[in-house]
Amino acid sequence: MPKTILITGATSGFGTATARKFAAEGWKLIITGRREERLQQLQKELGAAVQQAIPLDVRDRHLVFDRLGALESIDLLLNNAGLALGLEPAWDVNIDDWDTMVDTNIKGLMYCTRAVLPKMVQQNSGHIVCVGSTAGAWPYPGGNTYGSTKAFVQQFCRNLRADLLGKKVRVTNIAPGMAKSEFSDVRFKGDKEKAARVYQGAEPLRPEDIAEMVWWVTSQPPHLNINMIEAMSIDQSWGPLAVHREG
Ligand code: NDP
Ligand code: 8X3
Repeated sequence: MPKTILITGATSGFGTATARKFAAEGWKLIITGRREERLQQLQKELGAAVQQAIPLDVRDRHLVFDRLGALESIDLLLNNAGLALGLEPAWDVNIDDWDTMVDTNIKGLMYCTRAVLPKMVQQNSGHIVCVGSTAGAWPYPGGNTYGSTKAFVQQFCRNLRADLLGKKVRVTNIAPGMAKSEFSDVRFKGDKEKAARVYQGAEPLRPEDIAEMVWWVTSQPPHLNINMIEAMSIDQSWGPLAVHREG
């Protein structure tokens, strides 16, 4: 029997690439996201592989539990929906942007996990793969709340594993660095020039790279849990610790 992956944020970037990869590998897909027309496009492209396309805002707790809580036999939940908004210093940010990132990257991910986990525990199998970020471990100016939401993802995955000890349910955090998707268009609110500058002269990760990682962690034998993967473009590395000097 084909396995089923439920993808949040399947309408773009990593989510779409993962949907394509898993469809090609013979899995059934449940695709979700807010943009209905994108869901329909993907459903058209992938045909019968798409079992359901569910328009869903992960911030809507009631809807998440109503729609995702009712699903049977999910083998893999990809908690991918998320975003960064802005790159301003903490004293200058739009507080609504902080709320949106917390509501999506933290609370949305919690709701989706909580909605599908009981059935995984009941069937004593399944895998939750969360998309964290290098920003969850490595701070940078303007990363403030975005980075902190991804630190939550890392720690939530570890704590889920602690709860799940003795159950055959796996949990993995995939933490990519700079990757080219709609991420920067969203972060800079449609300012294409700013978005393009993020990747200028460098070769960022591609959504397909992340899809391959999701496939790899999932394809390991059932006794093996990959706790986390951190992956960067060869063109990205860490900066030195910063020192402020007078004069
Ligand atoms: P994209 O902007 O291309 O895709 C983001 C996806 O998240 C879209 O499908 C969007 O769908 C969905 N999404 C956003 N908000 C919501 C919401 N409230 N409810 C449901 N779905 C939502 O970016 P990426 O593919 O790059 O990002 C995917 C994940 O990877 C994010 O969690 C991001 O933080 C993380 N990440 C990205 C990196 C990068 O450099 N690109 C690096 C490391 C991590 P829709 O708008 O239709 O709802
Ligand atoms: C996305 C990568 O470096 O823009 O999570 O925060 S970064």
